[in-house]
Amino acid sequence: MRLIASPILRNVVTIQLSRSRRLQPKVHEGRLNAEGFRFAIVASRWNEFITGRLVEGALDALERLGVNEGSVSIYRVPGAFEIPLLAKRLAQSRRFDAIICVGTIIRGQTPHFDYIANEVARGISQAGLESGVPVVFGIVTADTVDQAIDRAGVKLGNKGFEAGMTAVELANLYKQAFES
Ligand code: INI
Repeated sequence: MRLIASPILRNVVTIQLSRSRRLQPKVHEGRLNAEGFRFAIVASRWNEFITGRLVEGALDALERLGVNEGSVSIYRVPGAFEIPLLAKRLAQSRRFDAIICVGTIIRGQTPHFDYIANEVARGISQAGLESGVPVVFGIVTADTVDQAIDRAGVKLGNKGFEAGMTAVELANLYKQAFES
C-alpha cells in the first residue's frame, strides 16, 4: 500500500521544519534553586495524618533545593475551604516569593466534596491571579482515604513535594522574567 501525504499535510511539515531552522527563540524556564527566596506554606488541619505528610513533602523539596534557614513560614487553617483567603492575603503582603497550599479533601467524608474541592481550586487560582504572586495548588482530592494516602508519599508521589518544586521553579521564573 502506498501512502500519499495530502498537500495540506506536506505544507504543515514544511513550515514546521523551516521554522525550527530559522528561529532561535529565547526560552524562559525557572531554575530549581530556592536560595534567597521566601516561601509560605498554607496547610489545613483536616485529615492531618495525610496533610502532615504533604507539609513534610513541601519542606523536603525546599530543603533539597537549598532554601535558606528562616525563609519558610507555615500557616495552619482549620479546613481546605479556609486556604484560599489566607493564601491571597499572604501573597498580597509581598513578604513571599511563592505560596504553597496543601490540604486533603476526601469525597467519602462529606456530601459537600464537590463544592469544597471546586471552591478551593478556584480560590487558589484566584489568589495567584489577583496578587500576581505564584500560588501553588498542592491539594489532594481523593475518593477514599487509601487513595489520598497514596498521593501523600506512598504510591503516586507526594503532592506536597511536587508543589514545593513548582513553587521554587516559579519563584525563579518570575524573578528572571520580571526583575532582570
Ligand atoms: N475540609 C478539608 O480540608 N477536607 C475535607 O475532606 C473536608 N470535609 O470532608 O468536609 C473539609 N471540610 C471542612 C471545610 O474545609 C471547612 O473547614 C468548613 O466547612 C468551615 O468553613
